[in-house]
Amino acid sequence: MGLLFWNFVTASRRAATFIKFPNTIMSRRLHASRIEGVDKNVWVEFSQLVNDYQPVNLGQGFPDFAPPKYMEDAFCEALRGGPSMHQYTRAFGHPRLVKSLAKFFSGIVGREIHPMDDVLVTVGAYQALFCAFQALVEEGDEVIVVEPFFDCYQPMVKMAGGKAVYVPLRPKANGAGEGGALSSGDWVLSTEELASKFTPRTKAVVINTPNNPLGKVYKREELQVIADLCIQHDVLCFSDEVYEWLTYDGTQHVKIASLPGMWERTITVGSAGKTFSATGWKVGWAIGATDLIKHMKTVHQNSVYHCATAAQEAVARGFERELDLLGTPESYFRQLPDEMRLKREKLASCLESVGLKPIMPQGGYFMITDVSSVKADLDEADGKEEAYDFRFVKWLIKEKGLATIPVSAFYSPEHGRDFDKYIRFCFIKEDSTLDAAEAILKNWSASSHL
Ligand code: IK2
Repeated sequence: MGLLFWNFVTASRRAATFIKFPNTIMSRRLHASRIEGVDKNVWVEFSQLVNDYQPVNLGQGFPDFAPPKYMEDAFCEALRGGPSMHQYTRAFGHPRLVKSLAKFFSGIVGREIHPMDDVLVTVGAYQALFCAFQALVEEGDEVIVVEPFFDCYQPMVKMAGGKAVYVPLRPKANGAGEGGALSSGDWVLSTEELASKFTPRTKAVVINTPNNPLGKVYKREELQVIADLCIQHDVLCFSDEVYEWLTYDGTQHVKIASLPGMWERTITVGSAGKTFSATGWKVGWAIGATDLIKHMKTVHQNSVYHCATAAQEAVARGFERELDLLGTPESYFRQLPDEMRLKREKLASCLESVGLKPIMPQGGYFMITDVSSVKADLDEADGKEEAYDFRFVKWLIKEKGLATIPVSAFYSPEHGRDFDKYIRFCFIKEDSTLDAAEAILKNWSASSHL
């Protein structure tokens, strides 16, 4: 009897709910306006396609091999390091990690970095960037973003209430390098164009060196131009340097924070995921002056609060080891770029062998190429209103079994159409993966459709 009564009550409640709210749980709009227009995400979209079609994956930027053995061991040892390794650690960064980051980067920036005040450990570089925009960009502020840019800067500026103002890197007219190949170093900022973007509302400039997707590594003189403008207009600089150890052909990575007058106004963002080939660990950091970092800590403590302890311990051990080995052949920061240089060359010659003209990256682990000459029957592809490169990459995944990333994803809507004939290949992959991609391209080329 009791059960019958209860069933009756539940059924009546369900019916009442249905009558009151036939289509929706609430009658008011659910989302906050700050997230309007930022719901599309290239990584979410293309990772889903990769899951669905299982292509050879030269798309998203992560290695398909393990991190160095000493890092795997460091993580395992951290996990077995006792109860404290499984509990909360210091909110703004595990003490051993902030100390090792401060020690390591003090030598590079050329000043003493305070571990507790000048370093914030975050959930990957993503969260460091998010904290920077949220903490330091005010409603109505303008943020100058150099194009092409890592795609999250634009939604992050918007969610902070700011307005992104874009300035593109452009290929130099006489940019043909040796053998006709273009180099990412041939893509430059116009000083006049950059200077024209500064207004009294400008709060920050965002740069990324080595750049994703282009692979450009800014020269000291190029950084000096940016630094001079930041100082002249009293503007901050967010410098995303997640690929700082990956430079080729003797190209030097320079930290803009190390230029005179820039430490006080620069947030430098780094990533253990990129540094130690362990993107899934999601350990990142922001380094900057105490007065800037303290505001980022406010965002961090009220959102994420704290990052995984054992992963931070392992990254700390990694930096301690690298500090001891810096500049020696045993250093991973030397071994990884040596290995990637060979993969860069392998991919470049594969693309050239099928008639494509890759832009040689000076740094990072991506390579872009113009595909406007490639014959692709995109009529079958979905969504003709989409940018050409998005349609091309979807077609490539579905019809040829090869995943890459459309380059217009790294541009503002205003400028994306000017660059939508480029696609990006990721080369931090096993040689067997690169060979599989080569086989696809060569087969296609042999059937004379490429
Ligand atoms: N900044 C840049 C420039 C990045 O490239 C990334 C990670 N990108 O990987 C995706 C891709 O381009 O294929 C980040 C920040 C974020 O780094 P993390 O993974 O440490 O959050």
